[in-house]
Amino acid sequence: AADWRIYFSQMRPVQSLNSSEFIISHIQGDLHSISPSAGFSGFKAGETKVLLIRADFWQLSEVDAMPNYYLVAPNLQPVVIASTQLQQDPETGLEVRPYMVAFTDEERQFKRSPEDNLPWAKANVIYERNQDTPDNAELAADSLLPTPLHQELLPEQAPVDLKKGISPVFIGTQRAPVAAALARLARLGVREDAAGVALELVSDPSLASEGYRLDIAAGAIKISAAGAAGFSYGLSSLASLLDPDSLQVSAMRIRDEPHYGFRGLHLDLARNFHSKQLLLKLIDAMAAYKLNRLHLHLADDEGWRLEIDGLPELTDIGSKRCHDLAEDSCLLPQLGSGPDPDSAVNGFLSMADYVELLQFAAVRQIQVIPSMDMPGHSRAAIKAMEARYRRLLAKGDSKGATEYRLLDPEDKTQYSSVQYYNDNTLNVCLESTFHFVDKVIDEVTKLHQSAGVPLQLYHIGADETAGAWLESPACEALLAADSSIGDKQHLGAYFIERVSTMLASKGITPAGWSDGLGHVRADRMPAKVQSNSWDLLSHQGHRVAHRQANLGWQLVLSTPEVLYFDFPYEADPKEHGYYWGARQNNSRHLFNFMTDNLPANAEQWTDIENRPYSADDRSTAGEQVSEPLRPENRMAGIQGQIWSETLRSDELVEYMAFPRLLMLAERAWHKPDWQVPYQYQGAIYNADSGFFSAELKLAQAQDWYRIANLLGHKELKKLDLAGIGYRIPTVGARISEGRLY
Ligand code: NAG
Repeated sequence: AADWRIYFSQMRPVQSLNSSEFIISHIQGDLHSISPSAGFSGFKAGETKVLLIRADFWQLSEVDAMPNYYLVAPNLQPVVIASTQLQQDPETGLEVRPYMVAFTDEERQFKRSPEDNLPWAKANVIYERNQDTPDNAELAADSLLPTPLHQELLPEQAPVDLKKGISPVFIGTQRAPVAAALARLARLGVREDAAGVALELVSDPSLASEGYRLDIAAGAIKISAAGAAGFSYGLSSLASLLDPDSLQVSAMRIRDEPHYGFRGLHLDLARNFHSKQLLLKLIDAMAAYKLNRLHLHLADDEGWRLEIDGLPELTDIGSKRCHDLAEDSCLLPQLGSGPDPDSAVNGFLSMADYVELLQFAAVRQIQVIPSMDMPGHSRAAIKAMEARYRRLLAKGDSKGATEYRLLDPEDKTQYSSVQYYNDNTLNVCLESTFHFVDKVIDEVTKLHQSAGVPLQLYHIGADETAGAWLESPACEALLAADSSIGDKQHLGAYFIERVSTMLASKGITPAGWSDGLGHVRADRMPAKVQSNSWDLLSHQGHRVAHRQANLGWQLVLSTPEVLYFDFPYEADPKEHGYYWGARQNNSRHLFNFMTDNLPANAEQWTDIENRPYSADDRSTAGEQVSEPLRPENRMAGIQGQIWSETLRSDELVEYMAFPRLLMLAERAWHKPDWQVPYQYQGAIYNADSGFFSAELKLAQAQDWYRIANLLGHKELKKLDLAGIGYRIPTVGARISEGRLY
């Protein structure tokens, strides 16, 4: 047969093919197809034809091969012909997921360029690297993660034994706000019993809003705090310090408060959906480590994941990918999703799910920050609203059809987004676009209201907007009618400024990614703005962070080289994750990240391939200005990013998040006393550069030895108890519910 096609996902654009019998076509994003050309000579029975595809950029890692190639032919349902189904490993008996790629020439394939100076993280390299760290549980005794501000052990006092239970007493405060934290103690086996150890919770308004004091001594426990957050963190510390076997806790005094007010985790539900169960587990773990912001990325090109009252197409169509080239019932397959509409990568949060999550998070002191990425990264919304347009038009409702339309049908602009879509950007010159944004924000606001958790911060996205609307008659008309906007180049900024102002008028603080915000006119923005700086440090991205913080904005560092959890832990082709910004984001690397010590100027820096920084390099926001952070403008915090293009299962999210999330919490909560200057070199933080003093180096190493032993001897066991899968430091190995991935 000659009228068949094989569809497949391949992120890197295809350059050429070694056969004239077949044609490769790019469809949208990463979706391609192979089909027979006029020269196709057919297959003889049993014949194999091997096609070699040459593609752009690097092809270095497991994630460059997406699964679920599928065949489409007349009279045949789309059939998957290459996948990564779980298989039993003959040696271990565990279920394993096979790799899609065989690395034939790993040495050569490993490097992105000849200058790439990262050592390949073979087992012996990792082993050698960890040789300095002693295995000594004593180092972690009575130690807490994240590290408290001040801790004093009282060795002369006997440990307090909670086997008989606890008897909470509330003085100037109440049970309700700390019920979730008390429940965690109960899950560890600490019953509430009138005859148990007295646990006094005493209101002390003089303490910092998230601070607490924990006194464990003389057979009693006392927690003082100004409010619910402090009490929750005090109880959380108590639960963490408790020996889960003996239910004893050593006598000590802790005085604690966080270094940063914003301690965030970002999870992308848009690229691949992840279950509500996973979200609940993550939120619980975040609370245990005192993280307090969950940035939910709910819409992007590949999916819309939140039910919006009155716009059913967003989730009916936008939350699924299947083989419907007209995109009337679903979006095109992407990211190795294959054609199956029932795949777990499809799905959305119902309104009830979202309300439940908000409440579950709020009682754990976690604020949810919803985000629907716009005006780029909006393909799912656009396709859903185009389907709505067609439906209403077919019903004769031409007014209704255009009410929420996001595209100017006359727009002739040719563009390609970073992820190779030419149809993923809202037209910012249509009133219907703003009507849509307003509607979505209002519906999200209502969900927050019904949860009793006000919407305080809304993330617009605003990253990676590619040359859209330049040839749109609607835009020409708008620019002619309103000279205050500026020229075409300002239209992206105009959208962000207008949506930010709209949010502020509703009492909501706007947030966005630093590149989009880098283009706005600050005097047209509300006073309160939050920016997530995701500029590469190797491209002097800290300059953007400094400049935006100096505008008085809340700056949250989302630095890819340390805080992108979709990047691999180690540089190895079999290690999972994208690697455009770094190939080695492991826990120690994150532990060493000195958020407060980004240099004002770093002419000595080298880029990711160890080439000297050149003045031609541009940070994402095009900044070239060197500007120190003014002392009154410190960073608001840090956030770990779990982008999910390559994470097609909940297990993989856990693998990428843990144990890095614990180090995120450490750096967000605790400012160590070994502040070393941050030196960036060739994609790794080079602790051996001789750049700082021997004393500091020693203090840093000793702090790490304690943390490493705390992880190895205590924290990973707690993750086991919580049913959370995590990476063990062996390339590619991850364990979750008895499966090795
Ligand atoms: C960036 C994109 C994001 C993508 C991620 C993958 C930002 C702000 N934008 O190109 O959509 O998922 O890389 O690492 O990160």
